[in-house]
Amino acid sequence: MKSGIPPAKVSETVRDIVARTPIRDIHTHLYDPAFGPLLLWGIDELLTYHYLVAEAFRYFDMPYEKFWAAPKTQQADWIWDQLFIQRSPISESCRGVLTTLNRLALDVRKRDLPKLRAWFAKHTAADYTTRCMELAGVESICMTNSPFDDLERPVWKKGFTRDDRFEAALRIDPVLVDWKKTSKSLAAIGYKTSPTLNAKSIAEVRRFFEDWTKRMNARYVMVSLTPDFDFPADHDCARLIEQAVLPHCRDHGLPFALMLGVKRQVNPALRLAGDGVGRSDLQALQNLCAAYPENKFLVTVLSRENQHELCVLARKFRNLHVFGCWWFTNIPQVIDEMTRLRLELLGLSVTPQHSDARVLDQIIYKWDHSRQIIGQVLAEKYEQLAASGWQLSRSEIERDVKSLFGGEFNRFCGQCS
Ligand code: FIX
Ligand code: ZN
Repeated sequence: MKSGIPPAKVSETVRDIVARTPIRDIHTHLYDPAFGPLLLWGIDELLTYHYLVAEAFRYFDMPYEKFWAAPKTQQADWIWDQLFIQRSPISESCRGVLTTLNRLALDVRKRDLPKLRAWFAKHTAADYTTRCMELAGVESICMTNSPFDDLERPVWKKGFTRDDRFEAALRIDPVLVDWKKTSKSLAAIGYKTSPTLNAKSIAEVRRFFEDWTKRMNARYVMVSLTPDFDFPADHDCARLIEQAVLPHCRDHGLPFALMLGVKRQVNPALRLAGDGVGRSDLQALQNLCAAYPENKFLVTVLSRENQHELCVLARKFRNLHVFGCWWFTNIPQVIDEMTRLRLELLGLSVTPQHSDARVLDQIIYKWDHSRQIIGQVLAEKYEQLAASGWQLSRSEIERDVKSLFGGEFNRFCGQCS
């Protein structure tokens, strides 16, 4: 190799590369602009993000129902007042709103919410999407697409011209989480399913997966499951995974993405903000990876306590790809810890982050904050390599960072772009 990066320049070079490398955001709740109002963006959506709703209810003394009955602008006003005016916005989700506004060159010093609203009102979803993606350095966004969503399903059925920056992922939670109920919904839309999981029902679920995978051109099939998920097991969820999901994924060469550890509706009065976390028994995942080497599993876990064990599992099973710092783990302290754990145990064979953005503008802060931490951790790693006498080149570091920001995910999925 000609000339390496001088030791004094390593940190700066690595951070610069991390700041510039485009990202494939592999899990979000954002939509192709063709979905119209399903794509959320703007100041009121930022302020009413369910992360902030949960935080604001720490201070609100109004009844839950009063909050939910109010128009969105009123909800946003209340949250702004409690979290940004009555006290300083130091939580990660609050800081995120400020980072976003700041990167959009909006003046947050005046704390003038009506003025901020007026600025957002001048934009359209299409131009604003490009602006946010450019500011975030995100080149592609994977959506979460549910055929069970009554607003989303008709858009797919009618058809639309796809924005090629947006990829689809087939979300199947209702099938696995509540088969008895979902069998009726499927029957209502033409699949011959019954609450008792017989061979006919399995065949029909597979037909349903097939139809929707093709319609969406889905890149993977996804579910999030509670901490008590077990496999193999004598229940509908395990049987459906074994007999429908895994064969479907094998036939189409698609990964099965599992997000493990969410306790749904710990406080239902908080609605979307009411979910909690619990430690998963990763024996179930070990059993899946071991029994189905022909299947690929994309996995993130919600509990901090599961993170080390997940990395060790990924060392044992090459059909397991670890991704993202999900939800309650998406705070600087834990991102830092998880990124170190993963790089130290798995090298570059991980996707350290996804945004999980529900509001388009959030990709700006989520990626800004994550890039800072990933950049810092990587800078230390490369400095350690340099200190051991290893010569570093800019192009090799660029190659590595590209892997972390989507390349390794592509390789794992067997996708070329
Ligand atoms: O299951 C999921 O995909 C979760 O990310 C969501 O359900 C959750 O509400 C969320 O937005 C977390 O960031
Ligand atoms: Zn999500």
